[in-house]
Amino acid sequence: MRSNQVTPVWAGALAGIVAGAVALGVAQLGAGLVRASSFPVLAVGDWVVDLSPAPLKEFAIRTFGENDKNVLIGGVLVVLTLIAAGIGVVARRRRAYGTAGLALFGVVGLVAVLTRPGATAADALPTLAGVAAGALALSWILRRATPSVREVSAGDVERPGVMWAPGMPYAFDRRRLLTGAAGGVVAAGAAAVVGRSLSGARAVDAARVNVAIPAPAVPAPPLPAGVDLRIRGLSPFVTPNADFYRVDTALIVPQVDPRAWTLRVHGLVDRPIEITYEELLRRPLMEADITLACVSNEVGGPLVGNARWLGVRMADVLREAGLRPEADMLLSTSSDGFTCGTPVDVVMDGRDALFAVAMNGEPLPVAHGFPVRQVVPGLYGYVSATKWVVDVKATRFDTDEAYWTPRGWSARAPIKTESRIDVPAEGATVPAGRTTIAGVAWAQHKGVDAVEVRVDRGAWREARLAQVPGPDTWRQWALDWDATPGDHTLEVRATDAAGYTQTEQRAPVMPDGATGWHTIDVHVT
Ligand SMILES: Nc1nc2c(c(=O)[nH]1)N[C@H]1C(S)=C(S)[C@@H](COP(=O)(O)O)O[C@H]1N2
Ligand SMILES: [Mo]
Repeated sequence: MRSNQVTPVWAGALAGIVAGAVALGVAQLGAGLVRASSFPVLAVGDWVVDLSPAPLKEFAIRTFGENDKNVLIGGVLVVLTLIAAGIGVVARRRRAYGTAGLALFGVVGLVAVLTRPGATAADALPTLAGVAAGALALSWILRRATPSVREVSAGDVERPGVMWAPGMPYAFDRRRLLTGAAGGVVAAGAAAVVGRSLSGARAVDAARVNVAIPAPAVPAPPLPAGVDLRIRGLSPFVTPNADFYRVDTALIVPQVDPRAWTLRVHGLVDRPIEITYEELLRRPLMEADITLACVSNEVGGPLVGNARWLGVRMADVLREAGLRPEADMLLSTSSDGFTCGTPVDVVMDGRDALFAVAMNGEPLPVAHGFPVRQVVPGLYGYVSATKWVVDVKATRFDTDEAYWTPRGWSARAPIKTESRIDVPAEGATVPAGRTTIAGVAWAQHKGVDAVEVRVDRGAWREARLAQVPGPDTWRQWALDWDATPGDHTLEVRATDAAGYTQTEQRAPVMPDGATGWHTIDVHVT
């Protein structure tokens, strides 16, 4: 036991942080060998996501947008750094304290890793290896920094930075601490880099590039010529994949190898089936233009996008499995354990509800659900659009609950009729004279029949509407406006084909989608 008083607090903290880095680096390396989701930092982050209350999650999505996950991981790392520093400080007194601290750390990591959906005993290995490596690194660095007096030559003792007091068995050597710490950082970095490159991402990217999606048996009709008004600043009718919003609970995008993928259909069916990716691609594929929307989209928000999807009709697969009449919910599960509960009647009513394999002419991007996801026109994503889907259970709303339901969101959630002003932008300065107000409106599976705009709470004026291929996409609209100098308020409302006109009534996104008119202020000069 090298109990000594001469190692300063900062040195202990540094040794602790480096040991923590070694632990994470080795765990990352282990995760590269076992599988990406067994990296304990991610598992702890996933835990935080699952346990944090819905308003906090919404706050995170609103504040950090698509960076919410990086901010969360950053937060976890900051906390880990502080704990690691503390462990190093107590380890100066007694190495056993340091080992105990790291072990405690490891237990938290292990619980997080092993309670993830689909976890196996092998998933414990990266955490165990990381903790062991961290403990070794901590004791090595501290021992190195406090050589016994016998090891310290007279010359060393006189060197600046070597501090020891007569009568103490060990001296503190700053240079040896710093070189030890540097060695630890290099080892941690190397392990992390190798671990990351081993993680399946590359393999799945390669598999995705090699997928050949067959031609559709039922192609979508060509888009009408007037589908896109081509106004600068207006959302294009087709959202490019790279610009398509992304919302999910996954901290790392699930890497699903299409060769290993299967879809299991079971529950209230007469003939449970399991389909491989190859078998799915051999079925008749149909193409459809469908606008997806997120329930968390604020009025005027960006969480909506339109794409051309290609996939197998869910209804065909379910009929083949012998869906029983008592089933009223399809509980779909993703490879990472997320679930959606979709009403059976919606999926079976003839609309283009798909097990989709392609998006805008390419295999699904990995972040959008490769190899297979659900797309159901007319329902918010959280009750229908399961990405990386692997399992569909025919069941009942009174027996099963999907991921978001116990977290306060409605079990059933049809998309609400909405409209958004894209140009001018909120707060924009517009030159006086004739200008164009334009945007998009959506009422999936009903269709948009009219869009009206009013300026400064004046009379509603009807906008001109772009063409649409059907009722399942958003619809562009535009209106000319003779802008007069001063500050103005613009408002928009849509009427759907069922005759419903959006009201001014504001509802929050929770529990089943926001309502109200998108309202923006502009300055005309
Ligand atoms: N596996 C999985 N699928 C999921 C989710 C998720 O968290 N995990 N989120 C859903 C939600 S809330 C929405 S709005 C859509 C978003 O799909 P996108 O990311 O492709 O735009 O995916 C749905 N599918
Ligand atoms: Mo969503």
